[in-house]
Amino acid sequence: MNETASVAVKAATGAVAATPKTGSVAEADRQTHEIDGFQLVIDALKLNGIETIFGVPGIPITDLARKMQGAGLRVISFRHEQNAGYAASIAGFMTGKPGICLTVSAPGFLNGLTALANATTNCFPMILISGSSEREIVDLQQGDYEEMDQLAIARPHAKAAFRVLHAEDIGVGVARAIRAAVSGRPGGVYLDLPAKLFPQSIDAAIGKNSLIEVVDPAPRQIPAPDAVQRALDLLASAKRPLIILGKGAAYAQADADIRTLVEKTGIPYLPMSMAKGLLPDTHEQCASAARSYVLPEADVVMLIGARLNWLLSQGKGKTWGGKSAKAWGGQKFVQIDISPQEADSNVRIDAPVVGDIGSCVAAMLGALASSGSKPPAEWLDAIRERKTRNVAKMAESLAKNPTPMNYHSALNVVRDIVKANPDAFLVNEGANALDHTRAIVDMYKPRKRLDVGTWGVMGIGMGYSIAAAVVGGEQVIAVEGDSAFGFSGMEVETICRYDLPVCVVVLNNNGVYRGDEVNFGGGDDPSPLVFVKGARYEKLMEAFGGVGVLARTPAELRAAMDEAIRSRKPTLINAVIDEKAGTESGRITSLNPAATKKH
Ligand code: OXT
Ligand code: ADP
Ligand code: MG
Repeated sequence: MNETASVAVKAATGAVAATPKTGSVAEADRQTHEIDGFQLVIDALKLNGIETIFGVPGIPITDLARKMQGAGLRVISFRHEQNAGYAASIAGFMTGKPGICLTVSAPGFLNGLTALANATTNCFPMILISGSSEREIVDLQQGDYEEMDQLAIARPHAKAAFRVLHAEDIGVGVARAIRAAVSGRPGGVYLDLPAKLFPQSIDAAIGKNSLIEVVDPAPRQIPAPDAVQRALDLLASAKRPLIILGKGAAYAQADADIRTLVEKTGIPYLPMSMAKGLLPDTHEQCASAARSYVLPEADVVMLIGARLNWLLSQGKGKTWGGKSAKAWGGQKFVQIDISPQEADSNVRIDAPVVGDIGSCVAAMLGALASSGSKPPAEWLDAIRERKTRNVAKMAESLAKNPTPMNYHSALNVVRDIVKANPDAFLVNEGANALDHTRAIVDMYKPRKRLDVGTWGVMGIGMGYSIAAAVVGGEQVIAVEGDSAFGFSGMEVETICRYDLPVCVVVLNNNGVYRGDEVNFGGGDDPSPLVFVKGARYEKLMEAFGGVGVLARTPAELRAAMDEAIRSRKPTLINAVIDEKAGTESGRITSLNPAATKKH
């Protein structure tokens, strides 16, 4: 920006009185004593420990992205903002620090907004920072470049939304965004930075002083002792207790205490999808393989960081042993959650424990009688019996070797590879590709399984994989339905550009759920559910210098995955699956209003 423009900005904002000096020496002097909006944004983020920015450059944030990189922030530039947003959100989940997504105005902002809404829904801390157009023009709807009232549009989809108009407010804006994202129930925050903010210059000392290093951004929330005691009393009265661990428990990073609580009480537990691995899935108290037995049979259920939403049939109905679709099954519930409003959202919560999971679990451990009794043996034996039966059934399916491969024979390979590489992240999306992977592939460590979450959203695959590789620094294995992969597939270029150790396995059954659907009307167009048959997804990775492999047998898949992990090269394995192997919507067929075709 030239000096005239800079003075005009200062005059417009009233930020600083015009400097009387003239000439090049005076100008240089002025510049060393002033700081602009670009720098203040960067300094504010760095001051708060932000290290990585996920985004897509363009007007008006191109220079911001350049300068961020110049200032030592890691800027990961994507092909589409939605994927950058998903990356930011999962980085937030993995680290407990808000993940940052940077976008341009209107269309870029809207592309990022889906990810912001998804972050809020999943309770992931994320900040979407978007450049925006000139307020005066937007507010009078005079047709600015990419005009949109972004703040108003973001608000309903975010936990909080802020706009900064003056350079001296950047520190406050960033601090508020960080606090809002990570304190209490985490969520997505929108931060609107109009184009005019970036070149605003203010006195450097004033600017530096205006920055805020957020102290204790996610303060512990200690549960009330009587609430803890009420929960322990209820658990002690149970004949068939069950613990359900949700992704809130994984997020809380209280892994050791959670494990101690589970083991000390001896209560069987069910991990929700993204809580798999919080304790190893092979743990003897894990009841995953007896899910449909333990839910209706349990008499007291303790939810730790899990909501009674659709994934748990709202805590009622036949899943829980209720006599009809909406009937209460008779269970009593303990719910540990940071949000006081969560309790009673679906069924009565008899013992809510409000606080952060780390503090709540520690308080429970502190109050547990040291010689606490274990659940009755009949309960544990009955679960063990179901588990043994289901595991044997699963082993039988896994042992088969059909041609073409089915989900089981392909995922049997992934299961072995994950077992041998427990530090690897497993990203997973699709329908059958999701549900079978969840059941077949055991997880061994916390926060390693990253999937479609609360919304069952397709498109998280490559964004999550990139974030896991960049922030987590470990090998990533992404198991993708062919439809699911298509939502973010272009990001394989990003994976190659940054040379990330991501091995994408596309379970390719030629379509959404199945590849053998036909046009109901008998016309020439293909069914809305199918894709080009025999598509060569692996060539997409080859196009950008990565490794592409076509795998038609478990042996080929195993060799390709082993090599991907050994070499850490970007790899895409096109694993050909029987196009008749899937079912409509995977395990959630019943949610289809009119499932017209049963397989
Ligand atoms: O107890 P029982 O006997 O019931 O058995 C259970 C366990 O006990 C047992 N089990 C085990 N046995 C032995 N050993 C072990 N270790 C073991 N572990 C478990 O296995 C069974 C099942 O266990 P599970 O999974 O725990 O239990 P269950 O009953 O399934 O749990 C219920 C749920 C609800 C918790 C669970 O099903 C769940 O988490 N579901 C999530 C479902 C989900 O989110 N699906 C994604 C959305 S589907 C649909 O919406 C799709 N779309 C539309 C679309 C979306 N989503 N987004 C956007 C932006 N646009 C459009 C699309 C387009 S999916 C989709 C693409 C699909 O095509 P793809 O090509 O990508 O994928 P394919 O289907 O592969 O073709
Ligand atoms: P899942 O899908 O795995 O069942 P949900 O996303 O439904 O998990 O639930 C996560 C819950 O965890 C939310 O209700 C959220 O308020 C809660 N939560 C998130 N972080 C914490 C934390 N640090 N302490 C306590 N509760 C938390
Ligand atoms: Mg498919």
